[in-house]
Amino acid sequence: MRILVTGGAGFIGSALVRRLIEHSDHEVLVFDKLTYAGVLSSLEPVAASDRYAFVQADICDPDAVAKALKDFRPDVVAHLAAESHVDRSIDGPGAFVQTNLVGTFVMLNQTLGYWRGLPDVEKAAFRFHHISTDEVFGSLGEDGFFTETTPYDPRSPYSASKAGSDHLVRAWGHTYGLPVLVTNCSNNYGPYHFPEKLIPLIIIRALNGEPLPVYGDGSNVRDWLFVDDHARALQAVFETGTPGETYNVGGNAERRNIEVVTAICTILDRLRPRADGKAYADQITFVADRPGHDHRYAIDASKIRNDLGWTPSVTFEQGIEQTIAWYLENKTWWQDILDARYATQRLGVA
Ligand code: NAD
Ligand code: TDX
Repeated sequence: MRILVTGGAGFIGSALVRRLIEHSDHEVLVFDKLTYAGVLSSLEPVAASDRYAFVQADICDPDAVAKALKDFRPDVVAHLAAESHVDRSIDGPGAFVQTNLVGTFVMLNQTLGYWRGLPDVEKAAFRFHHISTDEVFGSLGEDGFFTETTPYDPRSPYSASKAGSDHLVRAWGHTYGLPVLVTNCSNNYGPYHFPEKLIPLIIIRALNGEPLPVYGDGSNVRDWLFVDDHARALQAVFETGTPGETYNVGGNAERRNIEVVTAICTILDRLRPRADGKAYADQITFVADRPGHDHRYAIDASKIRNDLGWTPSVTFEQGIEQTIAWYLENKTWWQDILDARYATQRLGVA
C-alpha cells in the first residue's frame, strides 16, 4: 500500500513512519510543514529507504495537497498533522483553529476529489484515517472511562479544535461516502517526544539540574500509551478497521502527574545519579495550574482489542524505563532542538 502521512515529522507520525518502513512493505510519503514541532532528524532512521519520501508543505494549502495526492496516489491518508500542545493553544488559539480545523477541511475536500477519480476497486479500498485524541471527551471524575459513544465535551482550545476536526471527518464520511476512520488516543510517550511535553520536559530538566514544574497539586490523571504501541494500533486500524468506525486507543496505564514525575526521578537516580548524591525528586516544584486543566482522562480500549486484536505490548514501567534510557543515549537529538528554533519559544519555568 501507499500511505500518505501528514504530520510525519512529528512525534507520533515519525513513530508510525519508522514502523511502516522497518516492519512492512508499504510505501510512505510524509507531508509535513515542519513547524516548530516537526523534527526531520526523527526520520533519519528511514531516510535512506527507497519506500520513503518527504514533501515540505502545508495541509492548509489546497494546491499542495492536491499535487501530493495526484503524484503519490495513496491507498491511505493517515492524517496526523496538527497543532498538538495544550498550553500553546491557551496562549495562541488561532493556529489551532487554522491547522486543526481549516487544515482538516482542506485535507478532506482535496482527498474527496482525488477519491472520486479513482477506479472502483481502488475507491473501495481507500481509507482516510484521522488521528485524534481522548481530550475531545472532556474530563472524567475519579471513576469511569471514555468509550466510542461518550458525548464530546472539549474544554481547551486544542481539544475543541480536534473535536471540530473529528466532526468534519465523520461528516465527509456520512455525506459524501468518503471511507473514513477515526481513532481517539490517550497520552503518548516514548523516544523522539518533543521536549515541551511533560515526560521529556521532566527528563531533560532533571538532567540539566533545573526545577521540575508540576502544575497544581499534581493530582491530574493521564492514561499513558507507549508511542510504538500507538503506531501498531494505527496500522491495524487502517489495514483492517471498518470504514465509518471510531476506535479508542489507550494504554490502560492511568497515573497521576506527580506519580509520573516521581517515577522518572527514581529511575534517573538509578541510571544517572546526581553528582551531589541527592535525589532528583528534590528538584520537583509545584507551580500555577494550567487554566481549565482537565482532571482525568481514561480510555476503554475494549473495541479495538475485541474487533482488531490490538493490545499494548509494554507496561508503563517498561516503557518509561526505555524512554529514559533513550533520552540518556540520544542527547544530540534533544539538545539540537533546545539550541535551535525551540530555544526562543520555550514554555514552562525559566
Ligand atoms: P506533534 O506536535 O509532535 O507533530 C505535529 C506534526 O504536524 C509536526 O511534524 C508539524 O510540523 C506538523 N504540522 C503542523 N501543522 C502543519 C500544517 N499546517 N501542515 C503540515 N504539517 C503540519 O504532534 P503529535 O504528538 O505527534 O500528534 C500527532 C497527532 O496525534 C495530532 O493530530 C494529535 O492531535 C494526535 N494525538 C496526539 C497525542 C499525544 O499524546 N501526543 C495523543 C492522541 C492524539
Ligand atoms: O510542565 C508541565 N507540568 C505539568 O504538570 C507540563 C508541560 C505538563 N504538566 C501536566 C499537564 C497534564 O496534566 O502534565 C500532564 C501532561 O501534559 P502534556 O504533556 O502537556 O500533555 P496533555 O496536555 O495531557 O496533552 C497530550 O496528550 C493528549 C498531548 O499534548 C495532546 O496532543 C494529546 O492529544
